[in-house]
Amino acid sequence: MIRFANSTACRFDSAIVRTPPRSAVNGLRAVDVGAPDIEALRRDHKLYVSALENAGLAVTILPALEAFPDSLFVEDPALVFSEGAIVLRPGAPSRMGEAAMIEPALRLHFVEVLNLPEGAYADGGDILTLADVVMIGLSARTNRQGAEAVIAALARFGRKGMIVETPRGVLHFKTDCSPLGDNAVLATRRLAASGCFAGRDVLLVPEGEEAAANALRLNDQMLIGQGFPKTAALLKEAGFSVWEMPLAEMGKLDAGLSCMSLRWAA
Ligand code: CIR
Repeated sequence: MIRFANSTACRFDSAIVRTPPRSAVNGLRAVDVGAPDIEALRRDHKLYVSALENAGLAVTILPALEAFPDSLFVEDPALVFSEGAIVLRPGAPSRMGEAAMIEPALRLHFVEVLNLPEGAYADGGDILTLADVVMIGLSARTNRQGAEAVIAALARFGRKGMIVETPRGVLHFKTDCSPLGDNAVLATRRLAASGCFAGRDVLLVPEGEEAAANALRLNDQMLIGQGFPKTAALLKEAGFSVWEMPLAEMGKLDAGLSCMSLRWAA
């Protein structure tokens, strides 16, 4: 029995990913624990694509962009919904050009593609979509102007946006949470303590497994990183079929499961 059944927020049939470039060895990282092994990174990325396909998504694979080491993290330069897409503007200087590179692919899939005004910075990793609201976390990558511009764009799609805070020292809002259902999230204790999920169902990631909070619910499957046995048990108890994905190489670039795809119900 799935406690979090009937989710529209986690129902997907389409996705966009991008092949990791060889230059990913130069990707951004807050703490340098060494460069990822590119062959292992590509192998793990292929496994990730298979997981999306096995969950029922048709996956468009964009070619590698050597000029942009972090371009495999397609979640950051765009935000997608059934209603249309928003081209974002990642706040890291080396990533800003990724927005223009993903726009043509968005135009192939969506009739309505919106852009942000100059000066507005927003990373998709800071944006959490639930059924009734889209939360935008202010961070080192997302400024208030960016969050407000995203809210204005969301209104064009009939969606409501809300500005929240990303905990200090955390890269992205979604580093610490993921949607589990229409009104339910998986979250770290430190993020839940901020009160941003008041009135919602919150499943807390067990202590010591905070990095498991960036998970991915795809229809009734749950993808989590390998090496988080307590989180896996918690999710299984909640009724999910749990797939544990290798994330060690992506982790060296501060990335998790949501970062590597754009997902929507066409
Ligand atoms: C970066 O710092 O931008 C990349 N190395 C990692 C981006 C991860 N993206 C995400 O969490 N949405």
